[in-house]
Amino acid sequence: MSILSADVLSALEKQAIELPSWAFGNSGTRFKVFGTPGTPRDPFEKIADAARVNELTGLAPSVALHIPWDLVDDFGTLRAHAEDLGVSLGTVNSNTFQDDDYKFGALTHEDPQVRRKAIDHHLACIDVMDATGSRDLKIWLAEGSNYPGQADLRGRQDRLHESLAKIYERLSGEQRLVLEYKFFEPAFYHTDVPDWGTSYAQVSALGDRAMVCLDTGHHAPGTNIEFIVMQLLRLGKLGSFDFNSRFYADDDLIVGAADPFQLFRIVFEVIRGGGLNNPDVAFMLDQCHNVEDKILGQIRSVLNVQEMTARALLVDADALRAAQTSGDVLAANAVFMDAFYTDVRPALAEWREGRGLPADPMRAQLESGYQARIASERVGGTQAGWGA
Ligand code: LRH
Ligand code: MN
Ligand code: MN
Repeated sequence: MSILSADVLSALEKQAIELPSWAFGNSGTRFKVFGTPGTPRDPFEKIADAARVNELTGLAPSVALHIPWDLVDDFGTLRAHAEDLGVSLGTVNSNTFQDDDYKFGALTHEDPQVRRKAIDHHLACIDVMDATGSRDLKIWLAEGSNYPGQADLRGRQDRLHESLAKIYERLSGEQRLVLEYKFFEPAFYHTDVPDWGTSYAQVSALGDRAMVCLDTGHHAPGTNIEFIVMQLLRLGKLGSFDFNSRFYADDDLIVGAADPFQLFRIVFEVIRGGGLNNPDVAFMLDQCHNVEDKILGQIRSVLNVQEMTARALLVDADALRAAQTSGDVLAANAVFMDAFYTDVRPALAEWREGRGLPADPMRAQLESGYQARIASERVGGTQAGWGA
């Protein structure tokens, strides 16, 4: 008898985690970017690697794009390529952080011409979404200032609203806008969308199809992220996650690596708030693999999310409520910890096998020769980096 009940397994079966195309490109630090044989040279190869993760795990049916990093002549062809490989194209991420014109802001800039350019970039991203069939436009803004007095904080919020409203207006059908927050970097004094409250205020002023994106790496140390998850779900405004791990700041490490217990607590609140397998809440990764194998890094990541989801689904909700209502602090905590400490890996391996997936996707990838094959095939051209 598996420790995972039929209900738990059916919830796990529906789980879908979106992979970031940029996780498959070379990345590093400002000191050095390490190249790896076999690294994709274009968006088509990035998608092939993402599809490989899905093939081995059954967990990653879509891939997020970043524009212009994943710019191609014909997005219809890219879409067909993805669909041939059994995945779809997901969230389109805009990019207003690598252009000289945006030195002092993009959507918040004092100069209407610069704002227009940044708005037009977002409209072009929506054109891409129309061609790829993507639902979500994800906006993260590298906007802020470094010195007190440098910028008119209030004016920038007002301009941000005006610019976002113009972008929001262009969405059609089921399309949504998700606004990601980050407390600092690249600006070090103030950031225009630093926290969930600002993102919430801005998206609420737009309408129902504007939501908040929570990147787990974008909080100050000690922040109770699961509380934010609870609150946004309660408000009906949690649109998506960018999952990753942080030790210091925005480290973009493998989700669940730094603090698996935090991931468990986050997923517990997702379940509690009705956000699991709810199409309104997209589970995405936003990571870079600087020194480890990229495909294996992504496999490890989706498995970490699956394992913590399985553990969070094991929390005995009735026993927890009984302990909470009777004020039995330690019993409530014990119910929580019992689930967290349950090793679900053997049960998940067995379940995977029963569904025609490898029991151990990491080993299956290592033994498959896939990495050697792409290393010998992908010669010539320029390897994709964090970026293009
Ligand atoms: C910013 C961020 C944002 C970007 C991505 C590459 O730190 O989290 O989501 O699009 O990294
Ligand atoms: Mn992010
Ligand atoms: Mn980030």
